[in-house]
Amino acid sequence: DGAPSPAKCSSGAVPQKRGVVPEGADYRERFVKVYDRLRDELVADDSCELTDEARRWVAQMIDYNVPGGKLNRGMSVIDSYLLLKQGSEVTEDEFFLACVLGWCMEWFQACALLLDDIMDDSHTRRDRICWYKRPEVGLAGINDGILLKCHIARLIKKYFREKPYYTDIAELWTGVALQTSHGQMLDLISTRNGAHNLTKYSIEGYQRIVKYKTSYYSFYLPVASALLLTGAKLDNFSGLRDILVEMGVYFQAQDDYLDCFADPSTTGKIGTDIEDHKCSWLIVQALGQADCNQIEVLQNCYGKKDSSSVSKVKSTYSALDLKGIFSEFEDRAYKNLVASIEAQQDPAVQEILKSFLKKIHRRKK
Ligand code: GPP
Ligand code: MG
Ligand code: MG
Ligand code: MG
Repeated sequence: DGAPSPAKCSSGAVPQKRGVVPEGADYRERFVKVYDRLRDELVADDSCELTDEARRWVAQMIDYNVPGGKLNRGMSVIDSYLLLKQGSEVTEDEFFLACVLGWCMEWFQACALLLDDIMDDSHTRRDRICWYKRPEVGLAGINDGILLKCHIARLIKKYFREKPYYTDIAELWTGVALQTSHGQMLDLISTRNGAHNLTKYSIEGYQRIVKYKTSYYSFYLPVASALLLTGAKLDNFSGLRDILVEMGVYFQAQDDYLDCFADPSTTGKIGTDIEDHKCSWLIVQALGQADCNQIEVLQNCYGKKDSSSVSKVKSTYSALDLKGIFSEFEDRAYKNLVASIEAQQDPAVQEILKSFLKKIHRRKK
């Protein structure tokens, strides 16, 4: 039934204890291998009388949207879990379950991005055209996004229903899905309000949007999932949660910066925040620094699709030295996070937070 074979050490020797995950193993490679099994199981699901054609659609849709990312969110479940288990054995079965939740993270990300690209009128994602932009997909992509979300519940039920922490996992995932959708709603509502009056954008409003649309699912969810896998209760980790949420705000500010200033061949996506009139970190900073003339340029050009308007916004950003301001913001955010991390009591928690911070600090994609 596809049961995992005993793990091999990097030397190729079978470890002394069968079924125990060895140290120094290539976890990423082992994580990647679990994908095919989960995809095949979901495609083979016989609860809905799927036709062969429907199964081909689902398989193709999953393959296009789920596996091609950086895998940071998925791997962060594994990394966090192994750090929390330091000093005690991790069996093959336990490792596999961490991989399942890691892939649930990637499924969640795929669902969020697929739908977000429709809402943001985006063109490319992960160096390819967005799924909904494919001629045979279009707005049928909305249903594909919902399907990806349903797959997560299916996987969690299949692999965790007998576990004592099943209710905690299920509630965590539905709770974070609600927070993310609320965040996305705040993003969309504020875009509409900002289009009426650009000066409505504020740093407080910005922080509220990104805390919900990005932080909870990208940073808190993988660590909280790993904690539950170890049998911990989440009530005892509110300090950890607050730091992860703060890190997510920093991460989304980077995303906003890269949307304007990075090369699409590096990020794999063409930025649309200026055209979309988004409440982005950059426009919030610009509004705080600009003089009356510059505000007028921004009011006239922000949210317009034509390239000359977009260029005028970008020139104003340059004139205001937003690159320099962002660089200072990164330094400050990094220092604050390091201080909060060092104030944490639990060494494993410190390690998890440090490894997250290291992965995102000054990222270019
Ligand atoms: C990032 O916003 C936020 C998300 C991808 C969450 C979407 C959530 C949904 C419930 C659909 P973004 O638009 O800046 O991301 P990107 O730059 O990757 O398009
Ligand atoms: Mg987007
Ligand atoms: Mg968006
Ligand atoms: Mg973005």
